[in-house]
Amino acid sequence: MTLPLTFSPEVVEARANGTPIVALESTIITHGMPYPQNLDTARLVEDEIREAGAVPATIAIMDGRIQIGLTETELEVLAQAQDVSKLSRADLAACLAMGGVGATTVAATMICAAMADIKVFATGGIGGVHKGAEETFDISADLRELAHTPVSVIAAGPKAILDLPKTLEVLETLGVPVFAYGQDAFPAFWSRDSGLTAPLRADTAAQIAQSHLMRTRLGLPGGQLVTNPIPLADEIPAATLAPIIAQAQSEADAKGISGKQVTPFLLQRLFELTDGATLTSNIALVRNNARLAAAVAREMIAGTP
Ligand code: PSU
Ligand code: MN
Repeated sequence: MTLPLTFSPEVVEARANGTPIVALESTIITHGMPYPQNLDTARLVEDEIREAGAVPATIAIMDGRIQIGLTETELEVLAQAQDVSKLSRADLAACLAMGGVGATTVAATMICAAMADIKVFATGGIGGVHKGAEETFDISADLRELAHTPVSVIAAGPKAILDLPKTLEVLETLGVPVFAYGQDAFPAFWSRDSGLTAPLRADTAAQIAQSHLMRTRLGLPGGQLVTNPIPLADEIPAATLAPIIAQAQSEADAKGISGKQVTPFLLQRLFELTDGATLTSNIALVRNNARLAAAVAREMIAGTP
């Protein structure tokens, strides 16, 4: 049985030459940022990876196939497409079977990356336990995927719209290693410090790669979450954002926003309420994560026996 994978020419070449490859998701393009900043960001992030000596593989579903790496034209189509499904573990196969364009979340991107033998994936922020989850049960499928699928995810932390202490508790229960890169504090996406301490700390890309490879050697399933603090110049302090997040969340509650719409709604409202400041920070942090992911992907190849 062959997998429904289509590799871009750039990724075909990287696989043939043993060049490190970094997976990128597509939900951030279709549901995380407005056009045209989404397209600009996707290109900038891919270029960061190339400049750091690796090859980017942006993953999306098109024409009933999992595309591993998008051409410039495909990236443009995706960035402007309407009615793209936001895919997670639950709906990936149905989208492939029924056709249509699908964007992969962290969870679905991890699944597709693992099928393509890609071990490192850069994004902005993972999903997690939403505020009020004790009522709504809204816990992102990203968390369970980290427990399941052997991909190291480089993110700037769970998005600060989430309940971070509960997110850390669930990750611990699921047995997911959570590192902060270069600091003890657990970062909070737009802010470098959530006020919580990360369970683990890594100071080099080599340590992250070695830990990943050791888990494989031990036969432990699942990946790793590496939280990389946003660069100081681009951060929005947590205290500045807290009341704005509270406002956006109460609007979402009042409007009855639920399910997959919650995260895109909150991100869009924060963008509006901060006059674009959260988007500027979001772009900076994804680029920063792409650079670290490329370094980890290089170390992963260097450290593979
Ligand atoms: N990172 C960003 N912006 C985003 C996302 C990540 O900077 O929009 C996406 C990812 O695809 C992640 C999803 O998996 O948000 C989380 O959605 P949910 O909370 O519905 O699981
Ligand atoms: Mn959810």
